[in-house]
Amino acid sequence: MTTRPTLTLVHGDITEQHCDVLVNAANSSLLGGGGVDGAIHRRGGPEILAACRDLRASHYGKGLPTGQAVATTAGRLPAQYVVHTVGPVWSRTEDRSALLASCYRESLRVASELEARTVAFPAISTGIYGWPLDDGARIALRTVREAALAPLTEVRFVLFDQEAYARFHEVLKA
Ligand code: AR6
Repeated sequence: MTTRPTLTLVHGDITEQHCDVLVNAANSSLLGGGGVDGAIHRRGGPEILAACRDLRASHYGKGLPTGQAVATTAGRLPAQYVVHTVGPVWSRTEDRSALLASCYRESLRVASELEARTVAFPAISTGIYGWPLDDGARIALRTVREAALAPLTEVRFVLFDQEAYARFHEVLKA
């Protein structure tokens, strides 16, 4: 029998979560930025950036494509790995939701390759990349429900502000 992991919602800061994998909403350069990416690099320390630079040199000279995911050390964060994924920038004229779903699916695939049991996600693309929260929450929860399999036992969404937490909560209830 396949056991589905528990989905949990937390209002808080992802850099404080004790989990096997913390997912970072990165950009394709993998060299850091603002938002959750900035917080992860600040709190995790220079080891994460060094690992990202190595990945750039070895595999992603042109950058990590949107919708893909790759793992590094978690440095000083209370996790074993950070999985960096690149969300799509919101567009009014083009439906990029398959790329956003791919971020969640690919991050979970990388996490299960690492034999992670617990994974924490931020609400990818809903900050600087402008994705509307309701739609971002629906895509996140639906994709994780469909994609998350053993050995994962818990997938946690860590929502930084009250509004994001409330939106995810509404979508999860529905
Ligand atoms: N913990 C959890 N969630 C957070 C945290 C945190 N510490 N800080 C922000 N958020 P964003 P994006 C929430 O902008 O939209 C970066 O510069 C935030 O409130 O971090 O995917 C990258 O380098 C929002 O709900 O990521 C890229 O250039 C969510 O995390 C670009 O931003 C995502 O917001 C990626 O933009």
